[in-house]
Amino acid sequence: MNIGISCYPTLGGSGAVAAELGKALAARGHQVHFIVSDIPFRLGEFYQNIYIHQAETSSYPVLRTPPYDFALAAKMADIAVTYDLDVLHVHYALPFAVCAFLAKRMVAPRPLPVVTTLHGTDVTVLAQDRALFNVIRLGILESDVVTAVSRSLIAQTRELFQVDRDIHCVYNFVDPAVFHPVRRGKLREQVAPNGEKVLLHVSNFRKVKRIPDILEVFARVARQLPAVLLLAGEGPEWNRAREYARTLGIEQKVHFLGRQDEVASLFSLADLFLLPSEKESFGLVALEAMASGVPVVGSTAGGIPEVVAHGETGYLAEVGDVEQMAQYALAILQDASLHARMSSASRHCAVQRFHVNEKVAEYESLYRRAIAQH
Ligand code: GMT
Repeated sequence: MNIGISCYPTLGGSGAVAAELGKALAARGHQVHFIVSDIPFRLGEFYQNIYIHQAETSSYPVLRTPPYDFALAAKMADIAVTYDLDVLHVHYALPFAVCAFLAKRMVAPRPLPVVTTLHGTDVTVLAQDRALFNVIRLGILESDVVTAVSRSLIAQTRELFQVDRDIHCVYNFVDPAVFHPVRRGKLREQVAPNGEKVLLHVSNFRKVKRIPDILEVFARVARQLPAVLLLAGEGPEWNRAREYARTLGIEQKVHFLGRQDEVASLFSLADLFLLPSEKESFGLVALEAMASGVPVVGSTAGGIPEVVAHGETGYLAEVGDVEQMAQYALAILQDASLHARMSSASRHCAVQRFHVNEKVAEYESLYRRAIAQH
């Protein structure tokens, strides 16, 4: 198939899913056309069958803001005709499903089947903004096929937008050949030279990630055993997190790694992954940790319980219950046989339930369904 993909290129789970999906589709022989404002992260190098089309716009003195969304819609229409796209898969209702809706009208009567994947933020955060509510709803209703990354997100979407259309659950996925447990080597010795336990968190440091909770949990763990905390990523809460680590007196044990594009080797360094989010429609990073054989301690928010099996691949507590999370973390870190059991259950679960090949096949069949509707 000739497949168009639009997504946010910035650091974040939806961009990662879109980029990995594009690579996997290209490897299966499809022609994949990214229609984006910038090259998505995780897509830095050349891949056969992948084309990048950047939508650009200029500022005009009379217009207060550059008309980017319209430029993107026009680019979608142009690429659809030029490369004879069979389907356009957009990641996020806003603005992409709405741009796709416009593009569809521009190329009519030529069909342009649109598949929209909801990742979370557009539904759980943006939908609260009444000014955007109807435009997001339009994007959802006008797509030929809609998918969401967890059952929890489907339920939220139905409730918030009062839509009763089909929404298919396609979970985030992982390539177990990329994210896998490795034998501990030099890197681990550098990070934990005295045999400390290594705790890890990776995110875009948005408020919903509850970075202070991570520091609180870690501070409690570090009081009981030698440990270091690796924090990878950057975002709005980064400065405050550094300050809070100082306030808690743990700054020597917390390593702020900043933006890391190649995270697979980081995961395999860790003993435990922390994800105490307030909102999380799936938690791709938790899955990547599990595939690397790393159990997760996190919150019960959103779709996290659909990924992390409480008591098997980690433990989950109510949002904000840092005391309970710290106890869970210590239980895993202080019991080598429990850790080994959870580590292998995590890997097993990631491979069995969230394998890239299985999820890409699910998307392919949904593409065919969208095409058949025209
Ligand atoms: O987590 C973020 O802040 C980034 C966000 C995004 O929109 O890129 O991630 C969302 O999509 C990911 C891929 O489907 C999910 O794994 C994340 O759970 C989801 N984030 C939230 O719901 C907060």
